[in-house]
Amino acid sequence: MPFVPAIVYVALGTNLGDRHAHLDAAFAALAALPGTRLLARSSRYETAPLGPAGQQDYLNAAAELETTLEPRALLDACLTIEQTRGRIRAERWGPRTLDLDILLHGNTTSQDPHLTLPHPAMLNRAFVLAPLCDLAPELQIVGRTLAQHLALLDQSGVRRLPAA
Ligand code: A4P
Ligand code: MG
Repeated sequence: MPFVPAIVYVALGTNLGDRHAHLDAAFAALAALPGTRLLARSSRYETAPLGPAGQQDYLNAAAELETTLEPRALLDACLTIEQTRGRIRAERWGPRTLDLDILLHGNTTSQDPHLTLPHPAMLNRAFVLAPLCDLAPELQIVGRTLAQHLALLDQSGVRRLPAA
């Protein structure tokens, strides 16, 4: 039986190479996945890097999808899209051409380290929540809306770019 369609939010991040091209390709690849519609894309944000010193700033964004892909199948698809953009896993939190994290997959919860849902760090990171709030500011999670969670964070390193 096909999986019932779920609304999914994916975080996109890049800080190596042609960052806008990586995001363009990622949105296109997500839209082309089987059983999947790209419902909305956020603005792009220039963000100060979290992690090892000496990295370039990131571009971050978020996508809203409707998909019949189950969480594990979507994760595999995201890892494949990362690889098509030349992603090499070197150091934790190190620079990357493209990082795709599944933030929410419908109401699915999972503690599996290979796929943790909701994404465990999403509520602590303004570079994730700012783009996500373009898409779903009123979504409730852990007793607050996403917009309320974002308001609790330091957003000084996060700058929305004007639409291209
Ligand atoms: N994994 C578990 N749950 C998930 C999920 N919900 N979505 C597993 C996606 N993947 C999930 O990820 C390691 C493993 O996490 C995957 O193989 C998957 O099975 P990774 O992307 O290979 O490794 P990583 O990126 O080095 O680690 P991690 O913990 O994913 O890094 P983060 O937390 O994503 O941080 N600064 C700014 N300004 N903007 C950024 O986007 N990103 C990072 C990466 C660091 N600093 C940043 C940014
Ligand atoms: Mg990741």
